[in-house]
Amino acid sequence: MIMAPIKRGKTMDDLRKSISTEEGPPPIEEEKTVGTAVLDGGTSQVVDLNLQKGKYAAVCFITDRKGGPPHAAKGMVMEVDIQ
Ligand SMILES: [Cu+2]
Repeated sequence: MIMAPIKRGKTMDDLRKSISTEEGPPPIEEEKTVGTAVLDGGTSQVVDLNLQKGKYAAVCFITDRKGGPPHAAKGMVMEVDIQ
């Protein structure tokens, strides 16, 4: 999973559109994006993420083992409001 600040004036709909069309710059602040490790099934992880206040997108760009689109294109995208 990555946690990416959503650019000012942009929305989750803008991000979903960007992911599905792969066109234009993504509406996230890429230089402030943090990510977690990729884990095997049945394992777990606890992480501390040092995030500034604001709206973030939690996004999974992993694909299934057999390939196909990244999970983000299948809807594995969520908005998180850091207070
Ligand atoms: Cu996923």
